[in-house]
Amino acid sequence: MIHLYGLPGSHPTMTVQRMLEHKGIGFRRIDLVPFLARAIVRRGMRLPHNTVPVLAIGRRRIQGSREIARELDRLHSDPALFPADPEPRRAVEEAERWGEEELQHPARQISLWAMRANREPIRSYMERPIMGMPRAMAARLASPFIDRGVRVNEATDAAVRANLAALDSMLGRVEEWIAAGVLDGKELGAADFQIGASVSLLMTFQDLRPLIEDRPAARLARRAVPVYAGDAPPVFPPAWLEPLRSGALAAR
Ligand SMILES: N[C@@H](CCC(=O)N[C@@H](CS)C(=O)NCC(=O)O)C(=O)O
Repeated sequence: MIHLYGLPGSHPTMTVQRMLEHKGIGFRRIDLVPFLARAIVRRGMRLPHNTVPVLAIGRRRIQGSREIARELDRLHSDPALFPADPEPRRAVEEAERWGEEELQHPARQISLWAMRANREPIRSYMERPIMGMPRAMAARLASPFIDRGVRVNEATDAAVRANLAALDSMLGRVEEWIAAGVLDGKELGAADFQIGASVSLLMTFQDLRPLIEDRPAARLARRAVPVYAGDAPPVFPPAWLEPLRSGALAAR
């Protein structure tokens, strides 16, 4: 049996979940308690980083959404997550790298900031019990974990405002890849799931959703991740959304 260890609401965990589903590989997802997850992954599983997703295949543990994508292609080559030809493969790998290194963290900071500003919707992001703890109880205990997540990930006002200001051009970059056929092609691949999970997470926020949902990047996200649990009422200062709003208007 394959186990996917993640955290509630975690977009790289969703990337791996969707890649497993896409390949039709049976698995069980286990969501850990944030913070405790670090010790479990680092000390318990003796992995080099303190992050999820982690895939456990028998006694083997693979950590990191990009490493796992490659392992899944080794395990189950069809449908492939990467093109076979070197040139298109390089393009998909570059989009995937960008998705992991440059889009994933801003999406994390934006989400954690929003969770701290309004803790009410946290339960909607919890799809399953968390290490055996019922969701309602986990949601009641979530506050210190959110505070810690904000601190550790430096989800400051300045960082989140800058991320929101950059979002229009980041989505524009995704859309250039879509137009070039690197993303959103006939078969979805590793870069689609990597980027789609971040865009889908962003669309769980009611003040971001209407500014994103008509864009080609949103179509890709809905295709890669048709259901992303979570729904959070408006929380961002309107001025922070202006650059994204102007981008959405310009695109009409
Ligand atoms: N970029 C890596 C790392 C992912 C990452 O940072 N995951 C977060 C959750 S979204 C995490 O495990 N954080 C540890 C914590 O919050 O304690 C990947 O794609 O696998």
